[in-house]
Amino acid sequence: MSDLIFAGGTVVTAEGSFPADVAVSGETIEAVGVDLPRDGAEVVDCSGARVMPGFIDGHTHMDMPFGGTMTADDWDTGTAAALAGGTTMLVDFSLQDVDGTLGEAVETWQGKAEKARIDYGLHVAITNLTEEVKQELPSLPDLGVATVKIFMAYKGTPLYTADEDLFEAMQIARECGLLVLVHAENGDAIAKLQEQALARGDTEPRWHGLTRPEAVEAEATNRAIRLAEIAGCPLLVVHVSCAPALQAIEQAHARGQTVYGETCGQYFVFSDADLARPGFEGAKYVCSPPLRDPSNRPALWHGLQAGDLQIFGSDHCSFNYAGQKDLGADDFTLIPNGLPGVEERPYVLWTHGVREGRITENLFVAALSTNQARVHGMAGRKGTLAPGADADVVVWDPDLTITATQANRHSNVDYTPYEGMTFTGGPAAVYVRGELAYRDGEVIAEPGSGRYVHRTFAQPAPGPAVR
Ligand code: DUC
Ligand code: ZN
Ligand code: ZN
Repeated sequence: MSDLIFAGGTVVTAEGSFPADVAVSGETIEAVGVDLPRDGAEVVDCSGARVMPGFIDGHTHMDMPFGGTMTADDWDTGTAAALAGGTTMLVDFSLQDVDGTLGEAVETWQGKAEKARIDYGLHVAITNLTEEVKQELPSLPDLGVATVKIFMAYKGTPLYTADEDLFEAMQIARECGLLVLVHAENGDAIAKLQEQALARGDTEPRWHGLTRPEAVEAEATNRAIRLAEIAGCPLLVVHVSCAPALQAIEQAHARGQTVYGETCGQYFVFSDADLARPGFEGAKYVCSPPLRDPSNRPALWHGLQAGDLQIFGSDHCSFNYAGQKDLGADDFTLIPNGLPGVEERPYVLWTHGVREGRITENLFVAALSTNQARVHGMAGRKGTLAPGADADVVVWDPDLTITATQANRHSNVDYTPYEGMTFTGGPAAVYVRGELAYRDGEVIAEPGSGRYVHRTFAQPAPGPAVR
C-alpha cells in the first residue's frame, strides 16, 4: 500500500514528460502510472506542476577551509539553501590534510555532515600523493567514495598538484574504478601572472580574472584530457567556464574518449564586468575559474544541448563580504575564491534554459539530476522517478516567480551575488526519501536527517551524451 501519492502532475524525467501519478511507499518510489489507486494514501495535489526527481548537486564546498578562512555555509545552512532550490542530494569535497590519509578526510567530512538536511556523498580531494596515499586509493570504493579530485591550480597552496602526481593518480584510479575530477587551470601561469600584476600595483578584484585568462583553463583542460587518454582513465572536467576549454572536451569526444563535463550557473548570469564593479564590489564575484566575457555563453549552451557538457553544478563556496572577501582588500590574490549558488542553480537553468527555449525540461532534469547520478555513481537509487528509487521528489511550479535578495536567501552569507535578479520557475515542495523537506519557502527537514550515500562509479557508455 502506498503512503503518499503525487497526483495529477506532469512527470518529467530525462527521457520524457507525461501525465502520471507517482506513488511512494516508505522511503522509495513504488509506482509511476496513470490514476494509481489512492487506498488511503496521503495525496499531494500536483495539478499544474511538474513532478521531477530530486536535484543533485555534485559540486559543493561546505564547511571547507580555503585561503586562511572557512566557508560561510556549514552543512546545516548549506543544505537548507540546497533544499530551497529543490536539491535533495549533494556530493561535497572532503580535503585530504597534507599529512593525513584519505580515510581521515572522509571521516572528518562525515562528522561535519552530521548536520545535513539532505542526503550526501563525498569526493576526496587529493592534496599529497604520498606512497601511503597511493596504497590507500584502492580502498576508497569500500568507503562509498567513487570520485577523487585533483587541483591543477592554486600553486603555492596544498591544493596544487603537479602533472606527475595527477598522472599517477589517474593510473591508479583506472585500476581501482574511481572517476578522476579535475580543476583545470594552469597553476604555474596563474602564479606568474599574479606576481607580475601585484608588482605593477594592480591589486583590485578585476585582476583576479585578468590573471586567469581563458587560455589558462583551455590549456589545463587539454592537458588533463591528454593525460587521461595516456592513463586510459575516464575524466570529469568540473566548472567549465569558457568556449576554448569546452572545445578541448569536444575534441576528446570526436576522438571517442570518455570525458564528462560540468558547467555551473554563475557562468550563465555573471561576467567579467561584475568582477570590475566599482570599489571592492567585484570581490563578491571572485571564483575560479573566473567569470568570463558573455560571448562564451552560446558555446556553453551548445555544450549542454549537444551533450558535451552533461551536468550543471553550483560550485557553491560561500564567503562573507565583511570579514572574509575583504581579506583581499589590498591584494586580489587574498580574496577567498567562491560564490554561493546551491539554491539558485535550478532557478538559473529553468529561467534561462527552459523558459528561454534553449533546453528542454528533460535536459533540465538530466543536467540537474539524472546525469549527476550516473556520473557520480548513484544511478538507480537517485536521479530517477522509477520504482525502487529513493523517493526524492520535487514538485516544480513553472510559474513561481521570485526576485532574489539577501533576506530571502537560505545561505548563511552576508550578500547574494544574485541580488535583484528575477527568476520564474521554482520548487513548490520538496521531498527527501518520502518526507516533506521544503514547502512554499519554508525549510522543514531538520539538521541530521540527511544520510550518507555509498557511491560506485560505473562508467556510462563512452561518447558525449550520458542520458
Ligand atoms: N573554486 C572556487 O571558486 N572556490 C573553491 C574552489 C574552487 O576551485
Ligand atoms: Zn575547482
Ligand atoms: Zn569547486
